[in-house]
Amino acid sequence: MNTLNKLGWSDFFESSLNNIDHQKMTIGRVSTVNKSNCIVIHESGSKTCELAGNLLFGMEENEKPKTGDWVLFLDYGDLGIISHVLPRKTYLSRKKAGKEIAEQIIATNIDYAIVVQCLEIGLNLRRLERTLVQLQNCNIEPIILINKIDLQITPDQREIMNFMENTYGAIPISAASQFNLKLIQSKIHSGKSYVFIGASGVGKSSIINAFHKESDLKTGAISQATNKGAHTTTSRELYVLNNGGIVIDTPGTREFGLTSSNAESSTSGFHGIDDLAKDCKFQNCTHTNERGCKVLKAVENGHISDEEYENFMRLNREMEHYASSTQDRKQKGKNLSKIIKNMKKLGYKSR
Ligand SMILES: Nc1nc2c(ncn2[C@@H]2O[C@H](COP(=O)(O)OP(=O)(O)O)[C@@H](O)[C@H]2O)c(=O)[nH]1
Ligand SMILES: [Mg+2]
Ligand SMILES: [Zn+2]
Repeated sequence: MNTLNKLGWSDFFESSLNNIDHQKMTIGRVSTVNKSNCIVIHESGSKTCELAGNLLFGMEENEKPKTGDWVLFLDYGDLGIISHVLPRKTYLSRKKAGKEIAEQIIATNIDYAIVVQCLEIGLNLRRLERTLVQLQNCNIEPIILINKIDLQITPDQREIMNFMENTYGAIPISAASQFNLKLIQSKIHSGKSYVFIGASGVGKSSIINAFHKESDLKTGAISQATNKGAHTTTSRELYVLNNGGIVIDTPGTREFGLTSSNAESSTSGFHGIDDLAKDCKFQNCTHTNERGCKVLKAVENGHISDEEYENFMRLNREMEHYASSTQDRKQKGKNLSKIIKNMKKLGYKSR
């Protein structure tokens, strides 16, 4: 495997070079995005790069280099000038807070997302399910971790943990005691990219650190970049693990996907049964016998099969049950993403 492949280079990116005259340019991957520049890892090290003027002023915010992007740059010694951002294979985004729906790109060219929750801060089934729906929409495979398993586990936590393990294959781990770290490491493959997501404090950096003991995350072996003069805030960082695999650490994304609590009922990006349910006459419709229930209507006229409906109701009850055993009582019953996910599994399509 050559260096570029170790950084995640593949045929997908190779083919995007076809119509670019790139003889004089260096190929690299963005490891860190600063305010006015970014750090790019390439075959022989890393370099502080700035965007060429035409890109700086000509590109939309989301087109500009993000952590994980492949770029071409002209090497001027101390500084590189980025002339191209190669097309992205995947990208992970979330909705920005605010009235208008704006997308914020968290990382690009990701194969897997390592979704971390922990016992201390509290397991949150709903947040997990929202994340899973979002990842599915982004075409990114999830790996779910429950960290800090070294701490005392309450019966409530045990129950929700079991559910997460059985339903979503969540893996209990401890960065502190190293429990199951080897197992996770065996799931991280050379040349593949993994982004860590989860609320601040769940232990993302600690887990990466445990994988990557030799280097301090702040100064990471990979980004010993010439960061001089870049008095800036580092947003995210990309590291290549010694035994292969590329990991991207992110700051906490507490409300991944939906950023404010009143966005809870917004299901933009999701389709189907949740949209129907939103239009039911009564807001607290149980979709069992109410007049003006759009879900029942869809069953009646065959847009939803009996089986789909049964599944929807079963999952609804399950959700209620688990919602009431978490600290999440307030938001109980509002989020249907798990139902949607399972409907998708069953092949349900919005129409
Ligand atoms: N008990 C315990 N504490 C942990 C574990 N992993 C991380 N922590 C602690 O949790 C806090 C947040 O960890 P950090 O890695 O910075 O979380 P991040 O914000 O997700 O990157 C730190 O004080 C860690 O020492 C663990 O497995 N068990
Ligand atoms: Mg961190
Ligand atoms: Zn209804």
